[in-house]
Amino acid sequence: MSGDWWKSETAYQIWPKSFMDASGDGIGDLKGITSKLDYLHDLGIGILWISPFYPSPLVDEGYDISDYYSIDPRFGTMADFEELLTEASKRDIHVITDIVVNHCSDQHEWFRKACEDPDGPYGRFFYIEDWDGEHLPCNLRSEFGGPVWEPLPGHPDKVYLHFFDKTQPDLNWENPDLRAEIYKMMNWWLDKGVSGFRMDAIINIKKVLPFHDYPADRDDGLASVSAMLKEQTGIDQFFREMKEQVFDQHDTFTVGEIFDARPEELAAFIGTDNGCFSSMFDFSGEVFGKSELGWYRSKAYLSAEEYKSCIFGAQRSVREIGRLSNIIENHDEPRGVSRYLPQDAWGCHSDDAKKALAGTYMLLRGVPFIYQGQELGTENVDIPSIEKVSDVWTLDQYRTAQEAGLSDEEALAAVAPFSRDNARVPMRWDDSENGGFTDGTPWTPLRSAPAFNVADEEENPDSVLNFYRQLIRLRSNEEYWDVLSNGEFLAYEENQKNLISYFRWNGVCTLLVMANFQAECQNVELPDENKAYEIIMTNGKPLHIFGNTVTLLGWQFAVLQER
Ligand code: TEU
Repeated sequence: MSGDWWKSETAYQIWPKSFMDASGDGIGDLKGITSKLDYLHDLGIGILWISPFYPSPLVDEGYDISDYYSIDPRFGTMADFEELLTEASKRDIHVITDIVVNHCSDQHEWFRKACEDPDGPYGRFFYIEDWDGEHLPCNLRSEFGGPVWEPLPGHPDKVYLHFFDKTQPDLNWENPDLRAEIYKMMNWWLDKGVSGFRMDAIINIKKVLPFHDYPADRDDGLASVSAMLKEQTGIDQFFREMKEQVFDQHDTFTVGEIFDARPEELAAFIGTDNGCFSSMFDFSGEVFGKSELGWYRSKAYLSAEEYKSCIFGAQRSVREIGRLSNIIENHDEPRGVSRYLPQDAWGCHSDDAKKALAGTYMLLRGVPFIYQGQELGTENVDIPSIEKVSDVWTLDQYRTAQEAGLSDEEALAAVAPFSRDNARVPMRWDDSENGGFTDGTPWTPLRSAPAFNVADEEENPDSVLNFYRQLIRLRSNEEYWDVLSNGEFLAYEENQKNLISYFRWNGVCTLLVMANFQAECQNVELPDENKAYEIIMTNGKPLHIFGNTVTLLGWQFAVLQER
């Protein structure tokens, strides 16, 4: 039972620690989010994804959950969350929460009980294997570095599996009792009033058993988890069961964090009729140019042609199947304007360029997600030294770069463009020292440029923020919502360099979206000389059309309607 309500909505992601602090302790909180619902409503947001706020030791900033049914006191209380739900609903905002069920925290009582009695019922909630002190059950590498196996506390003859940090033991989805616990918990949140979920690292829940070694992809003799995912089969059975047990009982919107999906699996994941999830994120640009060797060997930013091939390829891959959730950034990624605008091009950080990128991805078929601060045009931050970094992933990638022979300085420069710190600094609500984020001392320095703040951009009609508002209004406009949410995607003049252009078409209305991803002008021939093209919106400067030719100025973006 999944209605259509979400198809024309625009979603917004909040990483609660850095969004808004109402209590004055320097850490963002739920009351802070509630205090900004009017801002989100004015922006036009219909779906709010809040990253984890459950009790957690915060080793992985909340993605290590120690109790699935409560709120971490740092973020507030259950009453605060209920108030947030009520206030959001008054503003027609649906709240979705983050379900992190590939693993939990080692502080969760399930894991504590598993350590007490590895052969007991909770031992079977995890992957615990015998260990001779020498040979691990397999040579997979954890996402945050080192082997995926760690000695089980109190049991030197046993190891447990963790795909992420060693404080994040993987849950054993082969165990029906574990699955029943998870479905119960998901239904509990839905009954409370959340409208769905973002499913964290969900592709990882199915392991290839029995565990075995894979060809090593680095000198450490280990192999990336993606080697296992390539062999994985049977995850669709878990997804079908989850759909029956949870999603079919409620009218939800769900989005899977799914990397490494194979084309033949997409229907089971997001198929319009029988897929488990409403959508999955398009990570094609995120993974582009990433090296198995680590961030230090990965491409920091994409050319316009590379970006175009990613998003167009992704659109085509789901065309007859279902929908994507489109993003340019999130709490794990660098800022979109620092990755998807060609950083060697003149003017790539101009407002025009940022707006062109925003318009290009927001009008693709699917549900657009905006990550906090993205709507201000916020860029990657300066990371002055590795001592200032607390993110487990960045620290591991820094070590990896050093081990490959890079100097400290080179290693920092190599990991900075990918560091999760870029997106995790506090939001700037005004131009004051602490950005209006807190009355206390922020848990981490703001670091982003003060120019990107809500108060100033609200006042400036030409700001990036006001352009995002315009785009969201266009998506919900009576005349265009159907073509923009349901219409087909069709590439236009795909081979024209640094032009990203496509149609959205629903049989009634045809829109032509075009963006010039370079500082120089370029001409584009209109598709049909017998038709008139009405300008629906641009990113600022007037658009020049002479006869059948549009002259796009540098970084110009436009939407035309075929009449
Ligand atoms: O991220 C998962 C994640 O990044 C990997 O699953 C993915 O395989 C890899 O990036 C591919 O390049 C989620 C959360 O978003 C992140 O913040 C957490 O740290 C992580 O899960 C662990 O819960």
